[in-house]
Amino acid sequence: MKLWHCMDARSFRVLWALEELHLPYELEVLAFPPRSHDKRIFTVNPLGTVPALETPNGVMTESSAICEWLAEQHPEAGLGVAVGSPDRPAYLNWLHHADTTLTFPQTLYLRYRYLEDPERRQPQVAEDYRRWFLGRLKLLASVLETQAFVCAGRFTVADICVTYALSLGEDVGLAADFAPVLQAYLARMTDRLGWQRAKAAQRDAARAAGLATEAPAQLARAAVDDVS
Ligand SMILES: N[C@@H](CCC(=O)N[C@@H](CS)C(=O)NCC(=O)O)C(=O)O
Repeated sequence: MKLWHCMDARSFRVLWALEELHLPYELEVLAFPPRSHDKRIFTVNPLGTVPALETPNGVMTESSAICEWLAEQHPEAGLGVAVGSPDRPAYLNWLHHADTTLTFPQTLYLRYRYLEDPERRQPQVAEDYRRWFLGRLKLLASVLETQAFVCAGRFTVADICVTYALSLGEDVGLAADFAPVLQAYLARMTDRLGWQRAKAAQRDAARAAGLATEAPAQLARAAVDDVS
């Protein structure tokens, strides 16, 4: 399999899952956003977005779906939740919640506060989606008050997908507003060897490709906050 990836983008979910599963893969790290900076992405994904995972059965472009599929292909690793299990509703809910509810509002915050050219920035939009994201963390915080993982009483790819959303929150500068239970969960999850191997893999691949090793969100934030 070949993963098309940008530093700390949502494709990191896939990279982390591949590392947790100890699967062989080829990693192609691209400058962000690839749509503008590396047109090779269009050879695999007409949207120009990452992740794009080339599998023996076609290309997948949704990070949570890819994680679900990888876990399903390797049930012996125990990173998924089987159809019919009583934990399945929570598992699917967290896989989807991670991207649609917890990640998407952050992309609006990032875009309209940091990534757009100054004349196209929208402070009100950024502020509204900052509050939206922080408000939407209530469900996760309430569950983690009594559980170490989001579902099934064990680590699954749902934790990978949710943790990525929190980690993006850290990159965009919102982690100081996380409840202590969220900060503790993020620290536990990022302490995993699989997370660390994935971080090392993307760093090595970025260096080999002559690209920056910092997250684009962190670079954009530093550039804007330094001049304001
Ligand atoms: N829902 C998709 C979103 C994919 C996506 O939008 N990826 C971003 C990186 S996090 C991207 O490639 N953005 C570049 C662009 O929009 O040009 C997923 O979860 O994988």
